[in-house]
Amino acid sequence: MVIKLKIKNKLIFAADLDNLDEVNNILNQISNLINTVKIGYPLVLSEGIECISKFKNLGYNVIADFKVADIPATNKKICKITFEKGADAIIVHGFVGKDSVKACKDIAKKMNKELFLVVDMSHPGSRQFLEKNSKEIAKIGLELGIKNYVLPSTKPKIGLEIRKILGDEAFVISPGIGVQGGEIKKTLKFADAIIVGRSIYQSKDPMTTTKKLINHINLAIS
Ligand code: FNU
Repeated sequence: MVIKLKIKNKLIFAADLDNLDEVNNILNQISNLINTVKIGYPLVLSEGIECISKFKNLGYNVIADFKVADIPATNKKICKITFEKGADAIIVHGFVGKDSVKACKDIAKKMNKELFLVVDMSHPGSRQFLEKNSKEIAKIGLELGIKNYVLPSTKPKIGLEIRKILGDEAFVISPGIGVQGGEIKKTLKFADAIIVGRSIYQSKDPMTTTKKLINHINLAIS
């Protein structure tokens, strides 16, 4: 597994709130349990791209879930700016095709940053288009030498199939645990770390919930 990010407890917190104070309030409660935060449009569009450096200054790894899906020239700019703003990694869509993904891969390599390729997604609508092409997308990733992937925890069978294509060297992170119905044990058979948002930030007691998630993770891998 070649990944520069060391993800504590195999757990990534998806900070999908639209208010930075609320995110910081949750992080204060779970800061000794996780070290990697995934941010996306809800937070960045509300509070600005500077969220990235704020989390970096607090010592977190930051994964920017921007699901980059444009023409190569624009993809390159999006990735470059996101990395310049301090993100350690960016999440990129594969369905746009090899040239668009390559543009992201090239700039990530140049800037010594990480890229995660979305091969399939966790929501029901993903069956309509994406799932039908997920194996082809995985192959694009392999051809480009991409090491990091996003696979859905809601589809453990497909997760295992695609992991076979990607091989043991790949590093896979997986969203969809909890609210979307994914299960930790099944997910960690094909994934190296899980992404959890609502189950933590909508919990009445985020610290206890996170501790329970970590217990489940440890049980699943033991
Ligand atoms: P939670 N996410 C997802 N499914 O859920 N990046 C995907 O296939 C995918 C994602 C993100 O359900 C989603 O945007 F590629 O509240 C959210 O940030 O635990 C997180 O993973 C899941 O959030």
